Amino acid sequence: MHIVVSHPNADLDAFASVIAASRLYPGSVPVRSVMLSPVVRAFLALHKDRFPTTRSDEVDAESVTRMTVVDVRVRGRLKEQAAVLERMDRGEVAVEIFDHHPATSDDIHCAAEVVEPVGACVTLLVERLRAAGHCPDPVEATLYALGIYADTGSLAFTGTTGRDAAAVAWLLEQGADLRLMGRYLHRDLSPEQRRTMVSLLGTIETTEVSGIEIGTVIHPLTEKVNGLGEVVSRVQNIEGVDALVGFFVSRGGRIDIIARSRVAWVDVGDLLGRLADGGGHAAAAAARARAEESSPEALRERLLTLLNADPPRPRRVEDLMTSPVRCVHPDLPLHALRDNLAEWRHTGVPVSSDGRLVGVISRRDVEKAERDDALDEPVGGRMSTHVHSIGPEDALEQALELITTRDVGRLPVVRDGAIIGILTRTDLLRCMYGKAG
Ligand SMILES: [Mn+2]
Repeated sequence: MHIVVSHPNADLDAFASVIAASRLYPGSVPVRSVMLSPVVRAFLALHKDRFPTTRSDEVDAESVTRMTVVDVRVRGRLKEQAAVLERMDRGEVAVEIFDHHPATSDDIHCAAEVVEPVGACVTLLVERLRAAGHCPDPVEATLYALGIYADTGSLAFTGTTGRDAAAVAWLLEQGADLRLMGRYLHRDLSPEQRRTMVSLLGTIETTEVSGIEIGTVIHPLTEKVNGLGEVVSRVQNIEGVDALVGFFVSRGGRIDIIARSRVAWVDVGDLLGRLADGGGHAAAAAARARAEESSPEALRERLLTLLNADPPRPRRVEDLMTSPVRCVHPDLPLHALRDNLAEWRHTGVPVSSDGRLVGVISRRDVEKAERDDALDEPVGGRMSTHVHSIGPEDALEQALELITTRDVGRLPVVRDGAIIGILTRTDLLRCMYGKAG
């Protein structure tokens, strides 16, 4: 028997991937985890008959000869397939993997691995279905598109690739139903999720690590709550912290650690991988620990120690500014400035006197003076003295905000009144598109 499996608490991408892989291999048996995420349960409430699956605890491991694993490859997350994996280790089961997660030390390995950093795992399978000439009907196309939308935040998360978008485009052509997808993508929180959220909001602790706001919260679970990740995301948004790590202690003594980050310089996947048994993506990760081995308080302490030992550092103005900076004196005649700008290929320069910033002047100001036949005038008479400047230690975000809201092309960088560098719109653009240091 050939089975197709994924991780426990299957989310939309995992479930869609299982179904897609089972279509790719006619005759294979799609297997679902014992527990499903709330959104998959809601989807199946309506679609169960369209997508019949076998529960993982109903699979006879001895009869499995081949296993396709999708959206996961960490052995620790494949406990429901432990018996089949043992047979794989003995060479009795051929295994194949389709996954899009970063590597961990606990990964299973096999001869047939398709591991590519696309936004959703189901994208890898949709590409293969399409190449094989399989035409999904609208219901099936809707499921696959849901998987992609769920894992890529409707194609908006930073991990999204052109391949995910191309897969969505094809699925829409096959009749994927956006109205139905909206039903499952924007679901209200369950009553348990809401109760948990309210209690988290009252108990979150905020710590500042080198200018980054990190929220942590320890929460004893008095009831079963599905979809804790969504709760953590929403609490993070409401509290406005850069990253939030929740330690959820269940009555059985298990600690589920769930983390979300919305800034590029805090990689919670890496952080949780070093803290406990788990990992994930830079923006969303989960890990697990046992309360008898480590208390949630001790884990939180260790998390902050890890962060302080290797503090995440947002980019600062001084990382990107040009220094030293070419300045001109207010007494310089405008015709000389025109020649300087052409030679330096600058569109503007700060004006300084005795090292102090007194204004800025741009090529546009010079062009206007030229039209006024006033090129013999000094720079000082035509410069703008209302200058926005920024400090070298300020965050790049702040510079971006200034350049955006004030619509200025260059920001002189000033320390104690003295001009020490300049940051231009071009510098920021290059940095934002990842082409500079
Ligand atoms: Mn996934």
